[in-house]
Amino acid sequence: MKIAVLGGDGFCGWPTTLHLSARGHDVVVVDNFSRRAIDEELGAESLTPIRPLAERRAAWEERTGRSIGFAQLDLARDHEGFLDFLVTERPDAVVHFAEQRAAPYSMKSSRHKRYTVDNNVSATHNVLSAVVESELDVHVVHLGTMGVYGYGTAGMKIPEGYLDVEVPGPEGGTAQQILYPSNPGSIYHMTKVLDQTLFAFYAKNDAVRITDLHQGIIWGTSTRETRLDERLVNRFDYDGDYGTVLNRFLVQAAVGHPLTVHGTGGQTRAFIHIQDMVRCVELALLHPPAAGERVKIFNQMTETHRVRDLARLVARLTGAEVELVPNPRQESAENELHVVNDAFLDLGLEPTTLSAGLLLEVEQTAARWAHRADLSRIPARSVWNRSRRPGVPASR
Ligand code: USQ
Repeated sequence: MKIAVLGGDGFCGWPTTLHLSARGHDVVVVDNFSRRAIDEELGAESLTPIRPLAERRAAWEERTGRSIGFAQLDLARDHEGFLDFLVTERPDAVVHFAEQRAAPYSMKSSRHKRYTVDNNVSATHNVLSAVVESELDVHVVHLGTMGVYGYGTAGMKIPEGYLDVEVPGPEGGTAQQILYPSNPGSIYHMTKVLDQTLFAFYAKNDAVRITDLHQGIIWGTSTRETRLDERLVNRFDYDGDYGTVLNRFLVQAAVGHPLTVHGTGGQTRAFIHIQDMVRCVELALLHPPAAGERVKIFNQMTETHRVRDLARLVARLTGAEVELVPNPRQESAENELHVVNDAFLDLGLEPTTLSAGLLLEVEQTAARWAHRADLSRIPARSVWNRSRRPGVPASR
């Protein structure tokens, strides 16, 4: 297959690019390097020393003999450029990772909220409208989030995108399936909810074939391919904006910082290892919906855990201390989470479990690069609303 990976220089995009190339697909990266620019804005850096994309691509070619194409494009601003790209490259599929993906970053200020909405929604819409304009039958695979559902599930298992409902009517009720009601917890998560509506419209109106992957929190940083050569190393974020919870705990443990559990740590979230993520993306590419079918939605997660249980697990493995810090976010202090993930398991996904992979990740990445960590970047400083700013009473 010929596949364009939009956002192919990022945390999920880069390992996916390598995996798809290793599996024999012809891959072209599209990126505007916004993630590297945001590092500069925040004064933060990946724990791992990531190389410029040109060096990454050259190293891959040197190692495997396989080349990866590249086009520098800002998808949110350059619809024409992307249309030209599609018509020239004629990909069978695009994998769309090209969005601002950090919830804390999206909540930092009015400017960050507007950037996240403008960037994410415009990029998604430009991709869809360019696909239609190109008159090519391109399968659009999008990286969505479990966060579109919210995390309170009233005891039920969250289905893969669609909820069975009974609609009352004069002649008795009718059974229908609707998109699971959305309940985003940040501006970032809200953009993925807006994306869902764009997808539903383009699947219905233009018969665009679309798959939306509702992904949980990634843990781990390396895959079989990124481990092939140090120049292929993937990014590892641990700062208060982009670091995801378990990866943050691993780095905190490696540098002797107490594990920063927000609130009581009773938040239950869905998780998936990065190696399983790249496998899932290929499985989704190999099993597209038919033209005219509704958007195909997968829950891309393998386990659920409470934040405090993860902290205890990391503490047990490493001897780190656990600290309960005031929660900068507005979220339920405690929640249950049950999720259906049969679709990928049925397609052959064999999950990497936390119990099997965690120690390896601690040793191979967090401890190895701990000397590069900047401890001043660890605290989470982005607050969800004014009442959560330090020194402001919560009742305000
Ligand atoms: N948390 C802590 N301590 C920390 C960092 C986070 O207790 O030091 C807590 C948060 O308060 C939250 C939970 O851990 O309750 C998860 O936070 P996170 O930063 O790991 O994950 P989140 O903000 O939800 O976002 C991440 C990715 C996003 C993806 C999402 C999947 O950045 O791109 O869409 O995970 S999901 O969470 O399933 O929506």
